[in-house]
Amino acid sequence: MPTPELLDPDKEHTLVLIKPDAYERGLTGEILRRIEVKGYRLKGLKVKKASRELLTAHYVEHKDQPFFPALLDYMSSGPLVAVVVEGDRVIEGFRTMMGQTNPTLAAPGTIRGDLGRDWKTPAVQNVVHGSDSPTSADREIALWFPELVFKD
Ligand code: IDP
Repeated sequence: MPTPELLDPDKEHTLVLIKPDAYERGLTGEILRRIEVKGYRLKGLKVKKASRELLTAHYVEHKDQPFFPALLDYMSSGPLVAVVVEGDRVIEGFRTMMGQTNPTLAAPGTIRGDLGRDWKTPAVQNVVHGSDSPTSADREIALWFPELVFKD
């Protein structure tokens, strides 16, 4: 049995999703490159077609939003890439790199601003997800990478 690879609890981690639109467009390498040249480290990485069950748990805070069914359709429309990223203040840092939710309004230089388009679909298709707080990061990493997380 291989020893499970565990995350260092003294370091900060965030969950990044390279969403199905970005995977389909071949943007995975560009997004991972930006993360690495910033100085963050990749600690877990998988290509996965997410189930609606997993996505419902991931986006539970939005479950009463009118766009929730469309968000699940979008996020389950094809494979995505889930990544655990490690670094000092990486949660806040990746949110800055990502840019704001609507790619039309996201600043140039950000991932969404440079790579995102306004698809005018019921769910905003915006290339990437990044955890928005330490609590969300812990919860999301446990959902997507249970094999990397210590359980007491
Ligand atoms: P964030 O991804 O920028 O943190 P959230 O508000 O957490 O934004 O929303 C989660 C995801 O739901 C967004 O990334 C986007 O794909 C989608 N979304 C957010 N707001 C809307 C909306 O008003 N209409 C359609 N889709 C939305």
